[in-house]
Amino acid sequence: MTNSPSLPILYSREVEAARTKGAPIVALESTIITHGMPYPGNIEMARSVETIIRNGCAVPATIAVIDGTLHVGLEAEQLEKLTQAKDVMKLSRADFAFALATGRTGATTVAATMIAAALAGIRVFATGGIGGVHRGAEQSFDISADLEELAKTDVIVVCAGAKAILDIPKTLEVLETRGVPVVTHRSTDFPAFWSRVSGFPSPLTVETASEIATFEAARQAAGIRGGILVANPVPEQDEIARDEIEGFIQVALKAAEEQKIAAKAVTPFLLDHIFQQTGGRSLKTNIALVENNARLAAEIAVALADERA
Ligand code: PSU
Repeated sequence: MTNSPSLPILYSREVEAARTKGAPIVALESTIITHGMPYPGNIEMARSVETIIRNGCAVPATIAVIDGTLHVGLEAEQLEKLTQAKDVMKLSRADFAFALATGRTGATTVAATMIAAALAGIRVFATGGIGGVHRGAEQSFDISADLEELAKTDVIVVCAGAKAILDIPKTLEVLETRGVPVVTHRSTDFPAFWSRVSGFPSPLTVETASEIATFEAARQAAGIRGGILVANPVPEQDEIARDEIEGFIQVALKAAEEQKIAAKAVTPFLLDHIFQQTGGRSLKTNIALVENNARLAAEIAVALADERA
């Protein structure tokens, strides 16, 4: 066990070795495993994403709280156990430390994974799609804590855009207000998770991972804190077109309203509903986009290490 300033962190053997050598590390979240995908698609994704990061010359660090201990990097059997675990909390900034204090097991969302990655000195994190401003937020006030975390915590988050279930222009507005750079990889359009385009322009565009590393170095030199949101469109062969997915989203949103689904349960409910409606096709796209993000995140982690060398 190694100590961060005050919190004990349990690193996997592989992550511990990478830390000793100063090798590039990519953080991965666990809510996507426990709340975002059904078994066995979740284990398939969790394993393949780790392999992709290793093939990209970086080390994967899947993050979770297990029985009140923060784990940064999971051994294969811990990962396997988590994919089928029941009664796992979905942890964000508000309750991350509650799970630590009470000995609970919890999966980390984008917000909580950023907090843990920063504690462990990991600068890049790959996920599927960030949380954002929910449709109808003017009534529900449902805005993901992921956005606030991006404003505060110094981690580069690689995603496939904001989930199309959200209000994308309002999500982009909040990111702009909170000073979060949104950089899309090789596209001028901000992607919408299952689809390559949202129809809304990306504030910034880059072509390569090393441009992102150089941008990060300039931000540090300027003393600007907080995260960078890197949006990486899903590969063309895996995407579900915007018009097609929108029909499924509308049906899922109606079901959520009728069943009075609220707060943390909304995103998992909508993802599962769309999975059922598409006969599993949305899950295939979701896995493909996370894999694609893992590839880019490894490249960024390597480029950041090169910048430092
Ligand atoms: N990406 C996926 N599937 C997911 C998530 C991301 O492909 O389930 C999770 C992340 O953990 C993200 C969360 O933080 O969805 C957003 O939840 P909410 O809208 O409740 O903030």
